[in-house]
Parts: sequence; structure tokens; C-alpha cells
Amino acid sequence: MNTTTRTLPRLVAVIAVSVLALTGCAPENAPVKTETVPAGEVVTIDDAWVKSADEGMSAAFGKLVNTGEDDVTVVSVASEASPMLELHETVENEAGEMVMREIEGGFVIPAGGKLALEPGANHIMMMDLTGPLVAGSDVTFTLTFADDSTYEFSAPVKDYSGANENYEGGEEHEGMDH
Ligand SMILES: [Cu+2]
Repeated sequence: MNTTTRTLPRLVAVIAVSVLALTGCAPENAPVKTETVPAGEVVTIDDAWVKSADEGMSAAFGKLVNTGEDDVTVVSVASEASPMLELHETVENEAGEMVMREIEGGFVIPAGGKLALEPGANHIMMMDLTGPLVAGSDVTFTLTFADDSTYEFSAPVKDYSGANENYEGGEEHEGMDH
């Protein structure tokens, strides 16, 4: 093998490191960030509930509370009540209709703040119920945060006639309608 082509990348790397050293962009007294508390230890949910349903889809609501000093992000949710759950937001489409869709980047709960999950807004979508959700029973959910920590909570099932937003039509969800 030709030695010129072998050493060239290394030379470029050395130059790059030197330039970095010269510009010296690291401040001498950079604040050292104290260890962050796992999101799963500072997040709770108030007034959680699940909409009753015989089959198909349903949704879970409540107020997510973050008592920590950093914003936290819920990236996924799991439950035995549905093998497929999504974090949904509700938005107005071009036709002026309110439609729900998977939220990009997950649910962000601000530091020391709350995020409301409610009909017509953000919610935990249960895409395919494993069985009927009967009022009076409980459903357990496990939230997973961006830092991989988790928070488990259980929510009572309630009868509710609203929360019938249409699912935003998209190729990836075609064939979901029965
Ligand atoms: Cu939804």
C-alpha cells in the first residue's frame, strides 16, 4: 500500500487538533454541571385517566408534573393494555379540522412545570387495545424518558364521550381504519 495515502489522513487530523488548540474555545472556568437527577425520579402525573372503549383505539390523559430543575422529555410509553402506543398531539390541518398525530420529539415537560394531556390536545394514544377498557378498572403505563429512566403509573378507566379526534391521514397509517 502507498504510504502517502496512509499518512495523509493522520496529518490532517493533527492539523485539525492544532487549530482547535490555537483557537482555545474552552473557557478556563467552564461551569461544571452537577449530576442530573433521572427524569423518572422527578416526574409524576396528576389526575390520570383512560377513556373506556370496547376495542380499537383509546387514549390516556392527565397532568404530567416535573419537579426537577431540567426540562425532561417523554420519548415513549408502554402498557399491557395495548401493544402499540404513541405520544400524540392535536393540530389543525389545512382544511381547518383538528387532527391528531404522533408528536415529533416526544412530550417535553418544562423544569418545574406541567404538561397537560387532555382531550383535544396532547395525549397518550393506545393504538390497538388488547381487550375492552371497562370503567372502574385500572391501566398501568410506563413512561420512558430521553435519559432512559422510566416512570410507572396506573390510571382509572372512565366513560367519556369526547376525545374522538380523527387520526391524521398518512401513508404510514393507511389501513388502520376498520
Ligand atoms: Cu391520538
